[in-house]
Amino acid sequence: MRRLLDTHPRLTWLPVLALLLVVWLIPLPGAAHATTHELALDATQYEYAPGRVHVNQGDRVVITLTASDVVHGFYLDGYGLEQRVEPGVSEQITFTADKAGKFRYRCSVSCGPLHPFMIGELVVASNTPYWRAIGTALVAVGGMLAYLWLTGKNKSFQEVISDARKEGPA
Ligand SMILES: [Cu+2]
Repeated sequence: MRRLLDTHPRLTWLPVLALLLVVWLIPLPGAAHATTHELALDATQYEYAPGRVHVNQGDRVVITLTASDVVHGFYLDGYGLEQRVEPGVSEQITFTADKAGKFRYRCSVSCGPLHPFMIGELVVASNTPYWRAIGTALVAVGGMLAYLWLTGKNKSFQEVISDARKEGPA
C-alpha cells in the first residue's frame, strides 16, 4: 500500500473518499425520519374526504376508512391496496409509503353513476436525505472516474514521450 502511495501520491485521497461515502450512506434508510401517519378517510358519493393526503416516504400510514352513505371501496394505485367498506363499519388499512410520487386512490365498488370520478390523491414526498446521499455518491464516483481517466491519459502521454525518446533524433 505504501509503495503504491509513493508512486501514486494522489491516491491518498481515495480513503478520504471512501470515508465520505460511508458517512453519507450510513443514515441512508431514512428510517429515523419515518413516523406513523394516522388519518381518517371518509368515502361518500362521489368523493373522499380528504381528497388529498400528504405523507413522507418511509412513513407507516394507517388509514381508518369509513363510508357514510353506501358501500364504497378504496384502491390505491401503485401500491395495489384494496379495501371494501360498508356504511357503519370502519376498516383499517396499514401500509408503508415506500414509493415516492403521486398515487391516485379510487373507489373500487360501483357506487352510482359518478363512481368512475370518485378519485383522491396520495402524495408521498421523497426522502431528501436519501437523494442527497445518492447524489453525493454519484458525484464522488464521477470524480473518481474523472481522476482515473486523467491518470490514464497522463500515463499514455508519458508513454508517448518515452517512445519518442527511444526512437531518438532522426
Ligand atoms: Cu364509491
